[in-house]
Amino acid sequence: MAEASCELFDCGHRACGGCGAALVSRLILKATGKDTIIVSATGCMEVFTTPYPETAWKVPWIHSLFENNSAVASGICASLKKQGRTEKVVAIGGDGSTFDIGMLCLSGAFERGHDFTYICYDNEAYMNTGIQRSGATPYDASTTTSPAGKCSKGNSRPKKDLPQILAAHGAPYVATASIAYPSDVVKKIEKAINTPGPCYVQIHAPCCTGWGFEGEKTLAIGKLAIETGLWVNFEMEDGVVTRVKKVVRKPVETYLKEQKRFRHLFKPKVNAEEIAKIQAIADKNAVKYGTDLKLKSKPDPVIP
Ligand SMILES: Cc1ncc(C[n+]2csc(CCOP(=O)(O)OP(=O)(O)O)c2C)c(N)n1
Ligand SMILES: [Mg+2]
Repeated sequence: MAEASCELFDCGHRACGGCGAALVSRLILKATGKDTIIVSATGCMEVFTTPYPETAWKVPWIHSLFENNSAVASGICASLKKQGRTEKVVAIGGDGSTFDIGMLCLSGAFERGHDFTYICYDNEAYMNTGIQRSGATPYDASTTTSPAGKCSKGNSRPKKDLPQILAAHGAPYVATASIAYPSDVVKKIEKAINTPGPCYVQIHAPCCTGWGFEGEKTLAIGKLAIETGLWVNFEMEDGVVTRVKKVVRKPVETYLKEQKRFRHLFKPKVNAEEIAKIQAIADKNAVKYGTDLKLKSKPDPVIP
């Protein structure tokens, strides 16, 4: 962990109480230390950390558009290289910025092989503008542009598999993490910034306001996503999955029923058919990444 980095993200920001993304900001700077240049696309994190003329970032920080976040980071990398400087460059975007609007530049920067780390804090919708669905919104989640109602069961498409897409660009290191496991987040960011080339870390960042749960439950909700298999924490090195967090899985209802965005699956009556489809997504994840922890059965007693 970088020395004396605890104070680099200041407490004077304006995030909602219990905001997962605020924890991501803090963990990023814990991992990187002060010799870092942050490039931040528009979104909640940019808005709550830098209300003009204030900033919570005690490192150089630049605001980009959604579209050119990775292009700005690429330019900074090229300039630092030319000057023989060694600061780390970290681009940060929300899921809307990363999965959708900034995808073109992100793809270009990874293809060109710039030496930077891209971090997506994934709160699974466009939160800052009022909870619109993005390519990261999970199946059946109700958002303002995929509202559950008589004719709709919420978001009709599965979450885009962006880590696999970026690994397919030849990225040397791609990882997923969750704010429910803070030291794992720090370790993965440290690994990413110290791996030459373009690296990607996608961090699950529950949003109490957009998902509909009490702010003190943020970590518990993040943990349930992993324990149900709806979020998988893994590392990929040179396109190969090298490390996976294993779990004894719980049924997906334990995660879904805690959040208003899935309330329509339980009220006015339980929609078993839709819940089974979400369970199938978790089951598929478990098989794909081999996350199921096999409980060791007690050995048979030795009979003399
Ligand atoms: C090209 C463009 N389209 C739309 C907007 C309006 N806008 C500002 S913040 C935001 C939401 C961003 O969502 P995400 O990247 O997921 O970050 P979050 O707000 O969820 O943290 C949007 C759509 C914009 N600034 N630029
Ligand atoms: Mg978002």
